[in-house]
Amino acid sequence: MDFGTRKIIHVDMDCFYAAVEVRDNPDLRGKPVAVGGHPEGRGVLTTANYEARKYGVRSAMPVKTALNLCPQLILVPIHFSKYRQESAKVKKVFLEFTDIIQPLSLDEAFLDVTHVTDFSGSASMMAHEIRRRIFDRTQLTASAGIAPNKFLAKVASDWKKPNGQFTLPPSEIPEFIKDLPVGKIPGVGPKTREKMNKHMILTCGDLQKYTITELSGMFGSWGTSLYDICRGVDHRPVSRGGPSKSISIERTFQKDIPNWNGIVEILPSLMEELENRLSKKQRNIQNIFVKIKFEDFQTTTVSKSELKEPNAKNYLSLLEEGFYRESKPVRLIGLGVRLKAPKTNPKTPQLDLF
Ligand code: TTP
Ligand code: MG
Repeated sequence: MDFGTRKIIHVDMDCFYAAVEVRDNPDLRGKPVAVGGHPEGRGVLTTANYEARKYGVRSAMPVKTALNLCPQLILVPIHFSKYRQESAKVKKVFLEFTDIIQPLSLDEAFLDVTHVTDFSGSASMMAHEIRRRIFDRTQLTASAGIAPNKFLAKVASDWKKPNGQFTLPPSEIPEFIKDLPVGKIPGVGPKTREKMNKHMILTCGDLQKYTITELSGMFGSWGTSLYDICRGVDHRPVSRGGPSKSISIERTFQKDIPNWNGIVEILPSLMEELENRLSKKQRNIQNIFVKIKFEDFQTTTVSKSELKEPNAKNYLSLLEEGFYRESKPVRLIGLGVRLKAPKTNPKTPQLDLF
């Protein structure tokens, strides 16, 4: 199997938001801490530190559930601007090694260090030094995965968390990938995993028993990528463009909104929140979208390619479509805009010297 000769590092900060909060308030050290949500009300956690995770507290968990699992959990409000500042410091460290960086969120990124000659070209030593510099400048720990491609580097960065790193050399990939649960494959969420498990496909090794034709039969056009990825092959480049971005706000209500009129009433205050997030000259909007979560946690999203202007009329029309899909009390509403992918610089034209 040809795993290529690239050297990719995936760096992921450890319980990022929570780590920043604990760093800035030493009283919290050693105690279970989560970021986000209101102690009396609703809302979900963005993340929890490792002390809280021991109780089963997780990212995206409703506050109530978390407090049931861990009544002494300390809830800290979100401070985005602080996380953004720390993220910028981390990015600066990356830039000391390479400019082929693909951030996935504030706290994780892929780096392609194939052509970096520092540390005799050892990506493991580079990762070690990157983590050391991050700690030096932020007092925050990061974990890293080092592998010939993005899929494996991301899996590897999880292997020795927190504050660790794991290198997967090509020779060890076949053995490593065999027992890797299919849930680790990007794009395999709970539903797909369930579908795979029904076919007794639990690991990448199980997936390897199928031909491309069989995988395409089961999973459509995705089958071909699956065939590669379950063997640890992933040719996706580290792309400097970053992910296509969206800007959105969402609110979980103290009390479910019972009907359509309630949504019409609440819209202006949601619009105000969104407008605060959007810069005045946001011209590169591809389209707008809404998200509705009903009382039973069923979630629906609506967008239309022709609706680009983030105004109340457009949001109302999307919300109306979403609401009447279920006509049930609403727990959460999100409003957002999807931005166009930034244009990549066209290659500098070759000068014709003669
Ligand atoms: P993650 O890297 O998924 O989690 P983490 O850094 O908190 O913990 P780990 O040590 O396992 O990497 O996410 C990074 C940050 O993104 C996290 O600190 C908070 C935020 N986040 C949310 O706001 N909502 C979410 O559902 C998740 C998963 C993360
Ligand atoms: Mg993280």
